[in-house]
Amino acid sequence: MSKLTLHIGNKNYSSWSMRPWLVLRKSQLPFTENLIQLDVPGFKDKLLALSDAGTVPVLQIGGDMLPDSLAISDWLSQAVPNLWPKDPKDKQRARALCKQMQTDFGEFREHAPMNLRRRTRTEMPKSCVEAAAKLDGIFASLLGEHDGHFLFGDWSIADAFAIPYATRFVSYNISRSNKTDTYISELMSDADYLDWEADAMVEVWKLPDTDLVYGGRS
Ligand SMILES: N[C@@H](CCC(=O)N[C@@H](CS)C(=O)NCC(=O)O)C(=O)O
Repeated sequence: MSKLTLHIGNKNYSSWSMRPWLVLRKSQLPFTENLIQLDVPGFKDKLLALSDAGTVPVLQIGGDMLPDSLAISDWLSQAVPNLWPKDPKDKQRARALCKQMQTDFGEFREHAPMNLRRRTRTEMPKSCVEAAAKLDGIFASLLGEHDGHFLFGDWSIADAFAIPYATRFVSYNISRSNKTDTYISELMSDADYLDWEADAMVEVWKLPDTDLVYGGRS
């Protein structure tokens, strides 16, 4: 197989980057990572030099560049078995949920940006709490439907897409059902997630605008 390099953003903040990084880890394919510091002078040119999307993550496969966290995950699922649920119906549902987690829940994402170092108890806006409650309902319903610790039973790409939301529930102290809370603990004690988090904790770069949302410490 061609050499794989995953181009990513800051580990503390880049939810989009964390997802395919975790999928790559679960795939057990060897890869190297190239971290590009976001929101500093010249960063956009570096992203545009990788792909027309002008965003990270980008998976470099030999000389080819593949942007977008879901496209990268799809590519990996073709290279390695069992990254999507085995049941064909569940596979479709898992993929649809990943798409939804990419595009929906905007109020949750906007008001509670991923910030792994962050812990705040400040009250969040109603629209954010409502969007989070909708996602909590989806998680709890899927967890109730399947045996196992994950959304579709065994670990799948859907769980990699859920992790940035899991960390937001914790960072911003947003209430959730017992089922979702247990699931969040499962995701956030995963060895691969903990490796990513450990790197995020020691990153020295800061995005002051993100750190100051709702005045919590970070
Ligand atoms: N749909 C894309 C979104 C990627 C994205 O927005 N990435 C952010 C990093 S967290 C980015 O590169 N932002 C830089 C910019 O938009 O200038 C994906 O799933 O990969």
